[in-house]
Amino acid sequence: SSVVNLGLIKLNQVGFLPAASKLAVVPEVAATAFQLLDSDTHRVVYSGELTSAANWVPAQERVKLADFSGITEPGIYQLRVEGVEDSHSFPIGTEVYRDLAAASIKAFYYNRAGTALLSQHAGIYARQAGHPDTQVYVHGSAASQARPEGTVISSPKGWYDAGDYNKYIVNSGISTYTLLAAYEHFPLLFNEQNLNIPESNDDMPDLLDEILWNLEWMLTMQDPHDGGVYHKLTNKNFDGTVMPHQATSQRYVVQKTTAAALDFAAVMATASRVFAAYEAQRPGLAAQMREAAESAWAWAQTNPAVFYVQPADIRTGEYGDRSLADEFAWAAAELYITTGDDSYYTAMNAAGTENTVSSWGDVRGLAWISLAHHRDNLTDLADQDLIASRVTGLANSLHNTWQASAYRVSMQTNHFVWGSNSVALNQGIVLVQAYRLSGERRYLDAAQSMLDYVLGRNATNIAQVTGFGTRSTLHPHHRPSEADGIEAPIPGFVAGGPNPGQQDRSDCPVSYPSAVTARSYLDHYCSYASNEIAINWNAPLVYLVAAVQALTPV
Ligand code: G3I
Ligand code: 9MR
Repeated sequence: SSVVNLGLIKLNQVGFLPAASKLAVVPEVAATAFQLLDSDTHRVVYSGELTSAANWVPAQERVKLADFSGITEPGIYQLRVEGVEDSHSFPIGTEVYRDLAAASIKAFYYNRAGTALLSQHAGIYARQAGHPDTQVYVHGSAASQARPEGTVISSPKGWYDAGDYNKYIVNSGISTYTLLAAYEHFPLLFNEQNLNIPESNDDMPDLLDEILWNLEWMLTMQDPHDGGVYHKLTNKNFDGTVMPHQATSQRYVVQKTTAAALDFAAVMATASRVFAAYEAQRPGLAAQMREAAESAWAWAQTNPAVFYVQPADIRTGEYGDRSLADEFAWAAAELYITTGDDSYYTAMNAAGTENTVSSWGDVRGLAWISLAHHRDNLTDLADQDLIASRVTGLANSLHNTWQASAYRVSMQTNHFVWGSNSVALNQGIVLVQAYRLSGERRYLDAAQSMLDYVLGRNATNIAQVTGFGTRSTLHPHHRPSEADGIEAPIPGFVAGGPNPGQQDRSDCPVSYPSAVTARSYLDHYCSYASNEIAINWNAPLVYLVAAVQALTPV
């Protein structure tokens, strides 16, 4: 008899809000129907038709879909299809994302540099302080007359970038912006949230306190003598697998680059308008940020093409990028929104700026997100039709892919790069913008699918956020999670995700379970190319979870 690979039912293991779209992927079986069971009593509460089988190209897998969106009654359920194992149990309820929403932000706290994590905040993940970064050398490549090579500067705080312990301005840019955007778009959610961080009892939302931890570091990365911004603060080599306090190599600020100046300018302009509401708590901060943004922008005008070139003695992450039209457009857009100065709108070159799904190296989409959000408060110069068409144009193309996809996701084969889960999440963010503009439900449903994807409706059948779901990422490439001697990884971190590039192959003692694009994921500490964590991957998780909570009708 022929062998049939029955596979497994895949769905968002964390669950669904009552009024959300609810889909599961079912392997190709003969059955044409599915049942929804109450997971305690195993009573059938709903039966529905499966779609006919179709192939999802990135997974080379033929699947059917079960749509049980009609079930809105809170409870714990399982999906049953004849010929396959019953699905994971999953909840439907109004609070299903409450813990995830908090943990995805708390992850940034766990990645704080320069401070001890106390057990009252960090529980079993308490640890000593590492990387004070109060005695950082100016690397030769960053030297200037005012700060010659070897000058010592202080550049404390900030978040570690990822599973490594270095701090990079370019990647901090999109990460910090995405968190600020979550706050700008959905403030009510965050005003109520208690993350149990050291600042929880002050009179600012915890999310903003957490963001400030990184903004304060970013401000120190600007050279006050000229407005230029160092590209990164780093060791010469990646640290071993040790806790932060055991990683004591000398730290350096390396190069000033145009990309760093522009990403810095964009974030400081954004932060300046958010923190303007907190003048009483932090007098002068908003003005300081705005001036920092403007001087970084001015530096970039006189230094428009200074690209990062990794010095021979530095071997850590590069975040190198040689096409900066998108960084110019993003910084100009944020400065325009914050200052109301038309010359920034002109500098943005809106008509020549497309919309794309954002990543650390392509930030033009962030400009469109901000312009769309602030559309009612822009000067007359802004082209309102263009803003709307840029947002819906990109969202429509993602929606079309989603609609035609056997998994009902907008991920295509070429999206599976290093950090592919962040591609999925950033696609979700684009779809959310179209929903916010149009109110058309199809965009929200597609955005929900991108969250579902990361939380289990993917070809690995692994919920890719540590600590969430019945079968989730266990061994992220995250030095503290590996070196702390605690079995469970620090919760709330999204893994990079499937990446057929497998650039870590020679550093891994085991091979990936599959070379197939959407299954090229290895849940092992060695796998920095598919299983690292990073601030620019967690930030869109924070955003999308918040968006789904704030926007799904009750
Ligand atoms: O842009 C090309 C694209 O045109 C091409 O089709 C595709 C095919 O492989 O590759 C794309 O380039 C990739 C690039 O990321 C952009 O996605 C490179 O192959 C890939 O190697 C590169 O990976 C970056 C990785 O560092 C290695 O440099 C990741 O984006 C980036 O997130 C990651 O960042 C690291 C930091 O350097 C250090 N800290 C940890 C962090 C996360 O792993
Ligand atoms: O641990 C490093 C990780 O944070 C980076 O994303 C990755 C790519 O730059 O590099 C990792 O470090 C590896 C290095 O590149 C090669 N030797 C093994 C290191 C991992 O233990």
